[in-house]
Amino acid sequence: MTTHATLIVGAGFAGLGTAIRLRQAGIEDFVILERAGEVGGTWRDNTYPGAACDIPSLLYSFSFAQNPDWSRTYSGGAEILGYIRAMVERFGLRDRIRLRTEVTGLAFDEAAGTWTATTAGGGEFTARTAVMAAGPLANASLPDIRGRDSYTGHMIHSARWDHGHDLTGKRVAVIGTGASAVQIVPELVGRAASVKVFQRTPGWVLPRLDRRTPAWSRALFRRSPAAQTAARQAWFWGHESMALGLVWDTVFTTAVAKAARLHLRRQVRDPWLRRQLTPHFRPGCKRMLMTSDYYPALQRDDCKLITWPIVSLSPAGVRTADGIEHEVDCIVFATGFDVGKTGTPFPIRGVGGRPLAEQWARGAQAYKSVNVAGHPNLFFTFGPNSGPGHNSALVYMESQIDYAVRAIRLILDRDLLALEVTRAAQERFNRRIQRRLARTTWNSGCTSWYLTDDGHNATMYPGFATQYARQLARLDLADYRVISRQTEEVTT
Ligand code: N01
Repeated sequence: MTTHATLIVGAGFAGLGTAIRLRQAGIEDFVILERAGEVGGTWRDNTYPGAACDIPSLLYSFSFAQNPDWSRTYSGGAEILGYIRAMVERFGLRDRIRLRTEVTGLAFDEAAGTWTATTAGGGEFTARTAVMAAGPLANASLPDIRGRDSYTGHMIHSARWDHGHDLTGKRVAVIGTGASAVQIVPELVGRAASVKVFQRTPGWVLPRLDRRTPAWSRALFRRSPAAQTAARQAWFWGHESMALGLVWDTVFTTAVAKAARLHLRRQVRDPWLRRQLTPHFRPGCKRMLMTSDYYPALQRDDCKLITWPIVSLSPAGVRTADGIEHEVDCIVFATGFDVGKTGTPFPIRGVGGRPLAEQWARGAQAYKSVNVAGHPNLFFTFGPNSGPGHNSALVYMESQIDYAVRAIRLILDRDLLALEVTRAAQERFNRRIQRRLARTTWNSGCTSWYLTDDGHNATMYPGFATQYARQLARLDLADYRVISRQTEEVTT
């Protein structure tokens, strides 16, 4: 069997970005394993009406694969998916991607210094290094509401939209009011006969000032990539400054709350509805919602906000705690994702065959979010504590990718058997991360997908994107066991 230089799990932004950077570093022998029939990750899966990015496209794209032709400030999902597909062609990646190849296990062979991925079809792929790019938001979460199986109408999850089911003229319930729901609701209102939005927790909303990109700026960016880089930098620093209000509780947090309350007052006249929509947690604790058309949609005659807790689903619809049965033809679950905070998407066995899930049972942790002790030559994108709350995920992703590529280059150039972060370095790193997290807004009392049930934060990075990038700018070999293939001696 061929032993590749690298195997990459997932053909979304992170997997494809890794492939591009490997290529640019002169590493050609890699394979990308993708469980679906097409590339695109979360942007292939999330095709719900209104799907768009709430980070400006100039910043929500790779700096090494700029697109001068974004049609809007905040492009829609279809355009982002188009950008991802275009990258596959532009960088000639198609023949490296194995579609419909679902990885079911990943195991390290200590003697050979290789990772082997087993797949659902019974295949095996072996490589000297592996990159996990399966994505944190890959698996839709359908909440276990009592009576769910008894409902006889149609059910759709936001991340698996059923385009074959026309909602025109139907009575629709939307469960959830997170980032996906606030994009879906304005699209459904006016098309469906009625929309009932079931809210458990109101979120903080800021306006999203979306504009069509003027022709002159496209022409400028096409002619001058440097001008586009400058515009990207301007967006970056604008978002970076938001950390001051969203990551920590500061005077800027109060300013964000004021701006969001002003937005609510401007858009919602009814004081009772305003009260229902006012959050009781600090801005930033849950993800900020960026939308200018959600509140107006909620106030249309054919839309109603329901704040009574859901008790169960019935054959006809949704039962709430006030005893009302809301009869609907379709229930849209905008209820988010099963985000792995305590396990792995499939069994990963490192040194000694020990499952990573065991190490992560009480909360995932890694070194700089990228490497895990006992798992040499394996690199995570969007690993533990790598999430941004204020800036573009792709900025963080680029740092992770470049770190992994630098380490892979080293493994290949020095013919290493293993490059493994030490447990001591990982624990030191995590003690500091958890100390810093304790002072952030995410750990200030709200519930969110960032936290485990017992409040452990295994997802977010407690700092600026600049700090995150700086810690990944350097591969500090003092924190690793470096085992050479020839001598099998440990050199640190
Ligand atoms: O999911 P969520 P999402 N009964 O988990 C509610 C990214 N994203 O798909 O807040 C009733 O945020 C739940 O209520 P509560 C982004 O990273 C990005 O909206 O837990 N309600 C909440 O309201 C985002 O953070 C973009 O009380 C139930 C909602 O469902 C992530 O995806 C766009 C319930 C889930 O909100 C997830 O966003 C969209 C129950 N049993 C998404 N269970 C961009 O623009 C859950 N809820 C880049």
